[in-house]
Amino acid sequence: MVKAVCVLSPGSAQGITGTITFTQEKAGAATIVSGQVKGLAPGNHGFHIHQFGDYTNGCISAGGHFNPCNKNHGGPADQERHAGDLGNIVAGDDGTATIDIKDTQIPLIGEHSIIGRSLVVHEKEDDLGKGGNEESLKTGNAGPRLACGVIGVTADLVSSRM
Ligand SMILES: [Cu+2]
Ligand SMILES: [Zn+2]
Repeated sequence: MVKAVCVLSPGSAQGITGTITFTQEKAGAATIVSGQVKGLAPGNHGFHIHQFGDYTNGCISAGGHFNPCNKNHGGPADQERHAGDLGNIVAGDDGTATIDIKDTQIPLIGEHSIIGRSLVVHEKEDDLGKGGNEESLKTGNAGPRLACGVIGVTADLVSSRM
């Protein structure tokens, strides 16, 4: 079992908080993403792994979507997608989104590991590459980066390697 965690920090908006955990049973298994994001406007918000764990200039320095296989942007169920494309999270009327995602393209182990990269929550809905314009195939038109955080190792990961 390998485990990582991300604590969100404010980006283009204040007051958004969240702690997201990532677990992977073994190499080749799906990664389970779970947690909550609070303080959101009700509705859909793009949710992606971005390339860098760099916040020198805030969430912008996280770069584009994590895309080790050089594909176009898409939705989590699509063949054509960035590895980091986790689709949308849905905030209820109370502004809280509960996350429970299982995905095979965001391993914690191996060459395409997402550890040290970042998680970004966007202001708008991700159109999953179906927006019919050029930007849709890059970012899903998900708009500003409300909050972001680095995906870091936890004690569980360290002990699994010792
Ligand atoms: Cu994003
Ligand atoms: Zn993407």
